[in-house]
Amino acid sequence: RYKKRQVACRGDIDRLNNPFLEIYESLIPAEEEKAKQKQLLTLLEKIVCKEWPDARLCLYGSCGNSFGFSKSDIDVCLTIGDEDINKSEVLLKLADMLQLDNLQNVQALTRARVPIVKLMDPSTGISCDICINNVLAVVNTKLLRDYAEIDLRLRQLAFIVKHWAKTRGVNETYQGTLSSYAYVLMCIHFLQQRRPAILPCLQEMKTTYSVTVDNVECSYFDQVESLIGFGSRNRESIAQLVWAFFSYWAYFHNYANDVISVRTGTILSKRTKDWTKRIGNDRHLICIEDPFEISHDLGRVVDKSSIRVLREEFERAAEIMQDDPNPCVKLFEPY
Ligand code: 3AT
Ligand code: MG
Repeated sequence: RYKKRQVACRGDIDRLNNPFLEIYESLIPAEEEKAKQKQLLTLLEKIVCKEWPDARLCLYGSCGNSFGFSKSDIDVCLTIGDEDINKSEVLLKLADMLQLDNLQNVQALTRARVPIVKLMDPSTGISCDICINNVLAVVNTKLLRDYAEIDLRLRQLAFIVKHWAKTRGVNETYQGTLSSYAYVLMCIHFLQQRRPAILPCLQEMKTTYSVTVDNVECSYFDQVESLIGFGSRNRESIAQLVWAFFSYWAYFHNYANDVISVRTGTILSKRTKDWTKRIGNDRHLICIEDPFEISHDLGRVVDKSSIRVLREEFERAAEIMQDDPNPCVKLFEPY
């Protein structure tokens, strides 16, 4: 059903760099927005410390991993040392305190998959979700941010891909398509696979950072300042990379057998991961290994009908990149 096709040469591809870079620039949050996020974090820290003096607040998700668009909500993780706490009680207590401090739209969602308190800060206008002790998410946020330091093309590519996924409606895990986190991992893996490589595999290098979270050892090389320029032997431009990324997922990825793995910087087989058959709701129709929770397939939300939607969108994007004189218009056309 899906097309196998050779990607033809497109001589004018570099003419498309500027339009892509303009889109990227328009999505970057301004410094003053970053300052407002910090201001809100400081306010929340003050409130939290009254009740839990040892607690800490960390940003995670797109506002902490450098792949956040302007005007996005922020994700905050509250770490409380004690592992035996009752999360629901803490969240309800926290919600009360936030309300007393005049934060708005405060809501405790204690039964969600990741229980959170939602709020809106009227002085900055920023909305925020606070979760508790979700330390793995804080660590994978740092991994993504560290990769982004190495080569600017990662941030550019991931912004374009996330923007495409949001406008085309394929960034909705509750509808069986992929999370932003999954798309960023796809971009990192793709740049690890270019020849010459644009990104290294940090988890295969000497360990300079290591933490154990929920019995998962998370370790990798995090002195990324020393890796700036790593990909400079590869001169591919952002337009070429966007085109190659969509072509890869449209025509070349082996959906039947392959698992992409940022942890190893390679492609693994579904067989070695034992991801060959459906177990419960895990169908493994597109396989993206989490870099730390390696039994976790970020493609597991994808089902029989949403895999079709996704693959058709990848093909559509690849075709536009191949043929359209002005791809930026059609690529980001709302569905
Ligand atoms: P947006 O800009 O909000 O779309 P985001 O980077 O905030 O993108 P998500 O909202 O998808 O990404 O997720 C927030 C963070 O939660 C990102 C990552 O640190 C963590 N996370 C999300 N999904 C998973 C997952 N399936 N496994 C582990 N961590 C995850
Ligand atoms: Mg988010």
